[in-house]
Order: sequence, then structure tokens, then C-alpha cells
Amino acid sequence: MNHENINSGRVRKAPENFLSQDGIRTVMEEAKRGRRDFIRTAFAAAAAGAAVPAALAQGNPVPTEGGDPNILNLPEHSTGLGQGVNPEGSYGMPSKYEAHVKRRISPGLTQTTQASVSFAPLQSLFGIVTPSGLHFERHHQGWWDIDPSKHRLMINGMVKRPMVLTMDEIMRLPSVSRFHFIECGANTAAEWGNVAVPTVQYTHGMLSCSEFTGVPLITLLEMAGADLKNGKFVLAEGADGSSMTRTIPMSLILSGEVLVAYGQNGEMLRPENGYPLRLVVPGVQGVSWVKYLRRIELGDKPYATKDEAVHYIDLMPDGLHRQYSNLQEAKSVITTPSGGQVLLDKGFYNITGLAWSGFGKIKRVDVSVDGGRNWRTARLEGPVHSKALTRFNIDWVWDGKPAILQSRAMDETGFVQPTYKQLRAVRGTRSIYHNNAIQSWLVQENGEVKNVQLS
Ligand SMILES: Nc1nc2c(c(=O)[nH]1)N[C@H]1C(S)=C(S)[C@@H](COP(=O)(O)O)O[C@H]1N2
Ligand SMILES: [Mo]
Repeated sequence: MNHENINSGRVRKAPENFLSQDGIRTVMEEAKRGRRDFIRTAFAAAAAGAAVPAALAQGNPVPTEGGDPNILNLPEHSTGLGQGVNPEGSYGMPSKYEAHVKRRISPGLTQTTQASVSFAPLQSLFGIVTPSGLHFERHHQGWWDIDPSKHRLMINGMVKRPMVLTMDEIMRLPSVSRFHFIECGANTAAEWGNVAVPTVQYTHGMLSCSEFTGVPLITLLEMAGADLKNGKFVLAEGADGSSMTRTIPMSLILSGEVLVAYGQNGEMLRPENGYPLRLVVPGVQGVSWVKYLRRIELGDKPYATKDEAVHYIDLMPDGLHRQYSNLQEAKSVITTPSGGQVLLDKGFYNITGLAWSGFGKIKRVDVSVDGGRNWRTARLEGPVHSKALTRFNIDWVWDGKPAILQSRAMDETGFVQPTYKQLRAVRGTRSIYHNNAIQSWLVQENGEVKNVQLS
């Protein structure tokens, strides 16, 4: 079998490069070439199969008396000695055959690699957890691997006992572990006016989900003797050169959901994701999840920092800006089949994707294969966590005719993900942040899947 098809079992992987109209053409040419290769390989395998004894073809080794065991054509891994464990100790890495599954930058999107983004390969992931090495990255001034023994967290402002804590002191405290998604407010930003990028990695890849471990921020504030009556907002500050500072309302912190986290998927945070300490603000856009967290200040009004007065504001159709759009509204996307993939033949497919809401749990996801005329309810894979990615699956038999695949999420508050028409009526077409419109993928007769928008 052509390895390209193993991961999903059904379709080719999204091609590597993309962006710009030229990029899209390249993608499609690549895709066509890949498909021809697949068909050729399949024919070759079938022809070779004819020469194999019937028992072998069925997977049963044929006993030979005193003969050469190689006559069975057993692969080396079935006859030889495999590799040993590493006496030096080891940290396991993915198979070399999975090397194409990686975070990718969007060529031309940023001028430097330090103030940049790398997108998670959503089309290659299963379930809801993003492997830590594939978690998307968004840095404003580069990432650091900070020595945890030197890192400090200061708590000041409207508190009776300002504190400076070491990592050891933080890690001694009672901890919690919770699954949450993080989505950059600028996810899907390129698509406000028209289709701009070809694959789900680039349309939705500033999105990840991990099990985070840490101490509820409220615990630290209480230790410091916080004035919970008059303290209404917290300022969170990062230790990197970007001076990332964000205002977090106390209403979110009082619920116990906001964490000062050091753990991600069972181990310490990755340097790219804020090692050794980051703020986890469930449901809120990524920018508020301050990495390399060094200071928490309690105050009585929003701080209007540069990252919330100049950046991360929404341009509305009337020319005014909306500030402090905190919670991410319900959103979903089909990850397979998705842009850049190629269906090999008509017949059965499992349509799969992800849904999430900053307001709580996902309650339902509907899927359409005819551009939104008819909808069927997808299966949600449990357990469904609040403010976490939720995996959905639904059966589909493709008849070989053009089809437009869409998913529409609904959360436990009853909020329904909008169409582009509905979203643009409220937000216009010139925004950057908070695009949660329904995504459409066109499956063409030749099996190629394309990013499209319906008017
Ligand atoms: N200190 C610091 N924190 C930061 C940033 C940063 O550049 N520096 N980027 C923010 C933005 S805009 C996002 S979307 C998330 C991205 O987190 P990740 O890189 O772990 O995916 O971190 C936020 N926290
Ligand atoms: Mo972001």
C-alpha cells in the first residue's frame, strides 16, 4: 500500500506547501501527480500479488521442509533482531515515516521567524489531544528555554502580602489537571474577505488542545491576601521581550478555571509554549494565555495594555473597534476530508473534525454534504470536556459527484456557529480576529478537495 494513505486510511495527506493563488495551483498539481502514483503503485501491487502462493496471499506462512526460510519472503523485521533500548535513556520520537506531519509556517505571512506563527497539522491528528511537539506556536518576540531554578512569579497590586514565588514553591501547592483548547484570536484570519489558503492546517491550525496541569490562580491570590471585594481585574505579564501583558477579568478567575500551569500532556510545558510557567485561561483567545509568566497584578480596572488597545481589537463595519472580545464563540471544522486531500474513489468515508466553544461544552455538531441544504447530526466522541476540543465523526458514502462538506457546531448555551453570510452581516469583511464562520470544503469529481466559500 502507498504509505501516503495509511494515516487516514482513506485519503492522501495534504500536500506540503500552499498559500497564494500560485500555491493553490501547485497543491493541485502535486495532488494529481500523487494520485497517479497511487494508482500505479496499486496496479504494481496487484500484479505482484498474482505470483504469491495462495496461502501467503492470505497471510499464512508456508512451511518449507529444510528449505530456505527466505522463500517465504518474510520482511527483515520478522526474521532479524530489532533495535535495543538505549542504555543512556531516551525520549521517544515519532516514526521516520511520519516526518511530513509537522508544524508549518505560512510563507510570506511574517517578515521574521521570531514574530511569527507555526500552524498545527490538524489534518493528521486523531482524537482531541495535540501532541506537544505539534502544538501551534505564536511568538511576538521569539521563544526561550528559561532555567526554571531562576524563574520567579511575582504577585502584587491589591494584595495584603505581595509575594515572589519560585517554581519549587508553586509546584508544592495542590494542583489540578484539565483538558482545554487554545485558539489564537487570529485563527482563520486570512479568510475574512475570500478564500486565501488551501488546507485546514492554514485555515484553522492556530488551534491546539492539551491536558494542562497547574495551580488555580485564585489559590495564589488568596495566599497573597487579595482584596477580592475591590479587585476586579488581573494583569498577567510575560518574561520575554514582547512584554506580553493582558487584562483578565476576576469573574473568570473566581470560578477557579484560570490556571498558573507548568504541565502539558503529562510533562512540563514545552519551551515554545511558555516553559516553565504559563497562564491557562480556558475559553479565552490565545493571547491571554501569557507564556513565561512572571507577574500577576490585581487591580480595579482593565489595564488597556498595548496588546488590548492597539492589537487584538475587532474592526466593525461602522469603522469602530471592539475591545476585549474575550471568550471564543462556538466553531468547528472538518479535518478529513479537507482542502488539499484527494479522495481515492467513490464509496465509504468517515467525515471527521473538531468542534469547540469558549462558553462551555459542545452539545451538537451537524454535518452537511450539500453545501448546507440538508444536515445530519454527527457522533460526538466522549468524554466531552468543557472548553476543550471535541471530536466528531459521521459516515458518508460518496457517489463520485461534486459535494460541499460543512460542519456546524452548537454549544451548551445554544449558540449556533454562523455562516459567512451571517457573520459578515455583523462583522463586515475587514476584521482579523474571531472568525468562527462555517467552513466549506468542495469535493470535486476527480476527488480533489478544495477550500471554497459560499455566498
Ligand atoms: N509571553 C508571551 N506570551 C504569549 C505570547 C507571546 O508572544 N509571549 N503570544 C500569545 C499569543 S498571541 C498566543 S495565540 C498564544 C500562543 O501560545 P502557543 O505558542 O503556546 O501556541 O500565546 C500567547 N502568549
Ligand atoms: Mo494569538
